[in-house]
Amino acid sequence: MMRAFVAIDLPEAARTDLALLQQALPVGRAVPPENMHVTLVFLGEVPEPVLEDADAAFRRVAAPGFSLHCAGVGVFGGDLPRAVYAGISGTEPLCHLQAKLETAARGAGVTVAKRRFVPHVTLARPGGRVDRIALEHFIAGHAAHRGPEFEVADFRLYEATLGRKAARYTELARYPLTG
Ligand code: 2AM
Repeated sequence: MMRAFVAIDLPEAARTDLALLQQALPVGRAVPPENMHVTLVFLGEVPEPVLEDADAAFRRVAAPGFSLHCAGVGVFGGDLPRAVYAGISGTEPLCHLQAKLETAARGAGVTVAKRRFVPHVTLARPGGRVDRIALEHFIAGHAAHRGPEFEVADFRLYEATLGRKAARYTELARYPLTG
């Protein structure tokens, strides 16, 4: 079994910008900048033959490249915030690609959770108590945040290895957007 996901990698300029944003975070457990990405489909724990079929299906996905930038910040989890994230702008081609990949993953036998896709980059995964007022100030204070624009030329398959502190992500495959 392998814990895998499909994501868009961020260029250095976008990571640096988000690392600056992280300095103002009023919560702990910040994501290390090298781990930042835009998750497209979380495959979960999958047997290797299924992962191979998913890989073959991802190779058949044809979609054009596009550009994106981070915009604003938000939180998942309501009263018990589980993730503070940077939002993404210019999402139409991104959502189009995401839908294709989700269909491809399901076709390969992966059980994908039926959740609405909210494009984002996770900045921190606070555990335990959170100062809600400070968090609301952070979100309101960075609503106008805009990261550098970047070109998305491929999407990638990663294996996630859960560590005691940060997870480790290993690139397994890269799929160029040439469609
Ligand atoms: P997130 O950054 O938005 O939390 C690898 O675990 C990646 O898959 C994470 O970046 C995480 O996205 C995403 N993911 C989506 N659903 C997940 C789940 N149920 N458990 C763990 N990670 C999940």
